[in-house]
Amino acid sequence: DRGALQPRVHDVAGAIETMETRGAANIATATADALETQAVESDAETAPELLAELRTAARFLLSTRPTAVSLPNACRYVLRRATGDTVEAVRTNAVESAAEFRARLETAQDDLGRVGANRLRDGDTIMTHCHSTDVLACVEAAVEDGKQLSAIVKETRPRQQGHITARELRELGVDVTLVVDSAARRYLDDVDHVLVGADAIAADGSVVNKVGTSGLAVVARERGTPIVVAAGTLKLDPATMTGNAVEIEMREESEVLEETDRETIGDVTVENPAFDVTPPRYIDAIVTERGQFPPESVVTLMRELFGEGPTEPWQE
Ligand code: RUB
Repeated sequence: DRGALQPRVHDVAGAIETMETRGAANIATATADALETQAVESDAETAPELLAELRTAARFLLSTRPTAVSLPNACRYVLRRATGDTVEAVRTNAVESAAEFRARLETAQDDLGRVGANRLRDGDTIMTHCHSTDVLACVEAAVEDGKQLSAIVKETRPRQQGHITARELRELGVDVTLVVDSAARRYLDDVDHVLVGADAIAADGSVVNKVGTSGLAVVARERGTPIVVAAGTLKLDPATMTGNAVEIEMREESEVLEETDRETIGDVTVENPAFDVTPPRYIDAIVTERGQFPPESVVTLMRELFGEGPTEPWQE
């Protein structure tokens, strides 16, 4: 029953669905905000009623986009702590846990940024795909250390998140060259590090990120260019520890083909996967706020962080 959900929960869910709010970290922050608003503005008269509303809000937010694990991880964080015997107690715990979640995310980005920055040397060129705030945190920390960087920025069809990356890197004083996705291999000879983010990291060290990441990783490996994934522990997917696969979002054909092109081309199938999976053997390092890990060893970190057991707090 979504009747008791606050308008802000609908707004946040809508913004995630339309990708006005996008990127794993931003999606997580918006989710924590929405759950907090539900707790603060609810008319629930009993604690069980408010807890049920929070679970409904979480399930609704989870139905927006399936891939970024930061969304369920934000729900896990807030809902596991938003407990209590009275409405007031649940409300206070929800507000505090949402604030704590946001603060931890911000600290994590600062910390992983410094780890990532250590890999970058003055004068280096990076190649980026899509737009990742974790990647930007690494570049920002390197720039703060006085390093001069250049970037080859992949446009990232079909949504062109590369444009956001290009602008933000420029704002940091990085020398930016924008290229179409298919030009990536041609420019890899000039690149010192491929630096990408993650929407989810599986227990075997596979990295799920914007579609095109895996192809980029394969050609970078062939060239001997290191592939570094900047991803806070918020991107680790606890469900993969028990054999669950990460769902890859399939998006609308309208992102790929204009209506008029569709009419000219005729009866063909258009597939538009938003993400792909890069196997661990193509990744040199995963940079987190807990330090840098070879992909094969993230499972150790996951066991330490997700000891809470398999039940999901949004289930009734
Ligand atoms: C965004 C994307 C980003 C990750 C990491 O995809 O693939 O690389 O989400 O971002 P979309 P961040 O644009 O489809 O949401 O480091 O900011 O969490």
